Amino acid sequence: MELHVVGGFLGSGKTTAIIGAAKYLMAHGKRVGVVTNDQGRYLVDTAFFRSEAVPTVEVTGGCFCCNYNDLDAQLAQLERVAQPDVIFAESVGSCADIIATVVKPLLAMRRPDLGPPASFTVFTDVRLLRRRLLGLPMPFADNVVYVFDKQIEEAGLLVVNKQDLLPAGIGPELLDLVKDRFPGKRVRFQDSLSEEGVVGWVEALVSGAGVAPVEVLDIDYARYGAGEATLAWLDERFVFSVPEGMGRMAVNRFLEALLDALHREALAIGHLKFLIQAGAVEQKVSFPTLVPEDDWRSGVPDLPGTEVSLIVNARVEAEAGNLQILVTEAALTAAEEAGGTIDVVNVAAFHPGFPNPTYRMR
Ligand SMILES: Nc1nc2c(ncn2[C@@H]2O[C@H](COP(=O)(O)OP(=O)(O)OP(=O)(O)O)[C@@H](O)[C@H]2O)c(=O)[nH]1
Ligand SMILES: [Mg+2]
Repeated sequence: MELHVVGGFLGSGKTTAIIGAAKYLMAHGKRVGVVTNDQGRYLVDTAFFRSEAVPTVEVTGGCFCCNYNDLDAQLAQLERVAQPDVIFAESVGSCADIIATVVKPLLAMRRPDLGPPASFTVFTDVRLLRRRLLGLPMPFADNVVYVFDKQIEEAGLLVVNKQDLLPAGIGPELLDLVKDRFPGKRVRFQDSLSEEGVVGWVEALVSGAGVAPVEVLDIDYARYGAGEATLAWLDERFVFSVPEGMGRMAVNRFLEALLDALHREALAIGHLKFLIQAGAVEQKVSFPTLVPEDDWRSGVPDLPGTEVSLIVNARVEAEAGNLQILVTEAALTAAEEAGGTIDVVNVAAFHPGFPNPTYRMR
């Protein structure tokens, strides 16, 4: 059984690439399983993988490293239910030190079921990486940028993702910058929305290009912990009850009001993810750090019926209580404007605790 651990900053494209890779491998007769992971209880990514018919288990309530025994139990469960040939494990987008706390313990304690070779890919958004390498201001607090840097440093294979969003002609210059900054690192530029990009990644993994490094990251846990905590987590599930035909309008107004509020208060977005469901329609809508202008509207489909349920996962540089207020206010505004109501099923907002790995192996 092959294990591919996938890390990298919030919204860098991990889930997108894993879905593409899983579909490709499944179409070629492989059994694939996924383990998702995040700070809260109700994960958009898990729902999304399952809606794409990829067997998925999850580690909730904290990162893999601090919940290693749960990760181990979930892997065993995945083996029982799906007997996967290939497993992708996607770590929390603010998590680092994964070689020492996840990959090494897994290889040491779960042989002979798992690899080697096990791979460790780190994804990064090409636009954020470019800013960082050029020394331009980053949209996050220093300790968050520290985590961003440390994730990249740790990569077995660095995927510089969303290359389709890079202005034409800049790629070669950026590749030189990456090579200068990270000598010897295996790097690939990728568009994970294209089949070519994803297949290239799978081929790189099969060829061993992503093999997990043996060297453990040198990381200052005080700064890492501060970076993690700076990004508040919120997960919320609620249902809009609206007059027939008003579902899409309610969702659009909710997203618009929330984006406006975050912008007004100058709160940096790590990643905002929404799973929208009405009748048989299910759609993920996503706002990473560098939010597209207005084209997100086309991602919200027509929503049949009078009930629309949403799962919201938000990671924002904000005070957690304030983030919860902003999300709730946006939902109330949208419900009112659509002539409906909302029913909040679950909400949790908090600052992740200090990372305290179950194991740390050198
Ligand atoms: N243009 C472009 N967009 C991409 C690419 N890969 C991912 N995206 C978009 O980036 C957003 C975030 O993608 P995800 O795959 O959810 O990112 P993630 O790293 O799993 O995010 P977290 O799990 O929250 O850390 C989505 O809107 C994707 O459609 C790419 O190669 N090009
Ligand atoms: Mg994801």
